[in-house]
Amino acid sequence: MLIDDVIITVKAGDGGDGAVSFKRNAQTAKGGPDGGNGGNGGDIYLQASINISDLSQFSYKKLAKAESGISGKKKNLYGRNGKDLTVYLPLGTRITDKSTAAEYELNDAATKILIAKGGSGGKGNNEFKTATNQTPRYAEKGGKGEIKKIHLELRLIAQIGLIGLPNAGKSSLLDALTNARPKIGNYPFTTTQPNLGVLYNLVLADIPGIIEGASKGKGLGFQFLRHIEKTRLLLHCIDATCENAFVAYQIIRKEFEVYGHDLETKPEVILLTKTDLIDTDTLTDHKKTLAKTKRKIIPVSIYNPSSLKEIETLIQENIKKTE
Ligand SMILES: Nc1nc2c(ncn2[C@@H]2O[C@H](COP(=O)(O)OP(=O)(O)OP(=O)(O)O)[C@@H](O)[C@H]2O)c(=O)[nH]1
Ligand SMILES: [Mg+2]
Repeated sequence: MLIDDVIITVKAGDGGDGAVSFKRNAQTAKGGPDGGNGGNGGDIYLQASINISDLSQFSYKKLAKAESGISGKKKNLYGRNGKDLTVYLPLGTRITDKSTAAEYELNDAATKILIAKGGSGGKGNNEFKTATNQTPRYAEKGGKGEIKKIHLELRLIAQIGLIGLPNAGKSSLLDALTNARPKIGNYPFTTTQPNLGVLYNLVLADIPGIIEGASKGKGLGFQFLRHIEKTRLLLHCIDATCENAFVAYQIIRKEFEVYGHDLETKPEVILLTKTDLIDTDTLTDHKKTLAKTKRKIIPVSIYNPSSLKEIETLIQENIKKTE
């Protein structure tokens, strides 16, 4: 199962405490302060890596912790700083800091986000020596490292998205057009996790079917829509054996409106699927009612190779245009 949505806790390292100590040796019975400073706690960074494709590293381990700084020692010895920790995530991960609601996106492998700052090391008593107090008996405690709850959402990097109502034939098209072999079934919600396939070096995403009210949690909900946020072309599949193709179209578009994230403004082409099951009059009727959408309409069937070729050509042309 694709792990694509987790909440984890990040805990930066605490600062080491400063030391309270006084110089003592054979020559010095009552020397000055020599308590060293504590080291800083390690910071936590988030960075994308192309070698990581999902969030399964967090299925069991939901805490990422950086090292704490070591406390200062006598003889003015500084404590070592805690090591920083970099948590590697898939490209395209969306991060929400639950405490501040700040959002970040990892869209390239170079960006490094400081998500939790380590505590500062405490000063040793040597640092508190003044003209009037030559023997300070106190040192500073190390600062606490930041603790944060963060929400990680994976968004697949696909250029093309197959969308539509359940059972519209999305997975069948992914199967026919690409090397992917998704599960196909004559019942709604066969697909429960997104599938990816590759065509001419372009990644196609087939997501679970969306139904009316998905935005309110109906069916499988609409959280899968985030996987098509980064696509450049949407292939809206409408089952040609349905009663009213325009109603089917609008159900999906309404859910898009609620979802936001600019899905409504993405280039979209309608694929009228399973056309081997209808007669030409029905096809003409569908085309008429769908004219209102002002979208390009391609009648397709997985049993009609020339219709599949037409999709391939469309994809190539469309992606070239947006490059
Ligand atoms: N005759 C015919 N049947 C098709 C065609 N495309 C898909 N089907 C059938 O339609 C049913 C649903 O196909 P899927 O590809 O699983 O549909 P889906 O849109 O992925 O469905 P969900 O994953 O449930 O949202 C299956 O029984 C397919 O065999 C087609 O072009 N012609
Ligand atoms: Mg499917």
